[in-house]
Amino acid sequence: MSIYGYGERGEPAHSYPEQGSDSQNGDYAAVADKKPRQFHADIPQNSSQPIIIHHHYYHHNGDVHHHYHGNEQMPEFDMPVSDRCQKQMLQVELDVLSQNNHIAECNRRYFTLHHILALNLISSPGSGKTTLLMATLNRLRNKVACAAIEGDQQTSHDADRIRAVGIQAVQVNTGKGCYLDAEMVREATRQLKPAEHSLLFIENVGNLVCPASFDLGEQHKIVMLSVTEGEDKPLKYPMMFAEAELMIINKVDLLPYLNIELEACIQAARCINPDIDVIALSASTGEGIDQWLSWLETRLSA
Ligand SMILES: Nc1nc2c(ncn2[C@@H]2O[C@H](COP(=O)(O)OP(=O)(O)OP(=O)(O)O)[C@@H](O)[C@H]2O)c(=O)[nH]1
Ligand SMILES: [Mg+2]
Repeated sequence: MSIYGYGERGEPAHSYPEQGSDSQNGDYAAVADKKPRQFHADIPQNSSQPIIIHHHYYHHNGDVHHHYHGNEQMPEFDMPVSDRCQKQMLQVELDVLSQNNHIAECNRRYFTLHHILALNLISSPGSGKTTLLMATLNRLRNKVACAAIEGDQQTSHDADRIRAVGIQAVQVNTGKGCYLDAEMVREATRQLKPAEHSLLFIENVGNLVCPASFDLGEQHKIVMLSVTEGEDKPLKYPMMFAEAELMIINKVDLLPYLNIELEACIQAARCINPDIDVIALSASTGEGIDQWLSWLETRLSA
């Protein structure tokens, strides 16, 4: 079987299925690696032209690569400069998203083929993602194989916390980037080699906005909100709530000290996404965690 990205480390545990081929028999070619690297240009020196800064679709040693783009090639010369810039920026974003979606689809096929339940956990910084994962892993680790991918701009704190529970974890540092992308997850998965029939938690970078645009190939997106953030967050940052299958409201142990109305928060989320499941819990005290565990068990046995 041909397997992308594994060369120097010898035979990997798994291979990815080729898109469009028989997923049981097909080999996975280096789909994204064979794509041309796009949009390279030199950083404009002493230039008054606008520049575009964005994340590139590959990374170096777990770090997102940033790049500057000049406006040196503009086919639509009759357009105003600002319109041309906007058009080019839009094209860059569309290309980035399309390449991400392609890799995400490969990740999804891989997870499906190996019966790995991959969950993408997203919230603002500090809502309690890692605390909930630790509480969850402590309860599940003797029942199902688990692994975690931890996304943060800097530090390996969260991966260290997960490893302290006795679970394999890979830390992805995104540098200035505010989200994980499918390529990062692909590389982290390659390193982790999650077991067949396992649970893979992907803790995204703490951010309620950017990660919403990036499919990682997960089976389910889960958005977390803590009660200290206010009930209007689903209305203010709707994209993530529209995408998620489950909203976890964390830190309910703090409710006696706050003015937040839980019901208003749930209504706000259901206004954006009428089908969203809601679980209110406290990762610290364990209140409500059984409901979360049974949500997981239902998905694991699906
Ligand atoms: N009271 C209370 N505190 C909590 C709860 N869950 C997490 N915390 C606290 O909230 C803080 C942030 O928790 P983390 O688990 O690091 O949050 P996170 O979402 O992983 O943070 P980032 O990875 O930085 O985005 C810590 O001080 C936790 O102890 C909870 O249910 N109740
Ligand atoms: Mg965390």
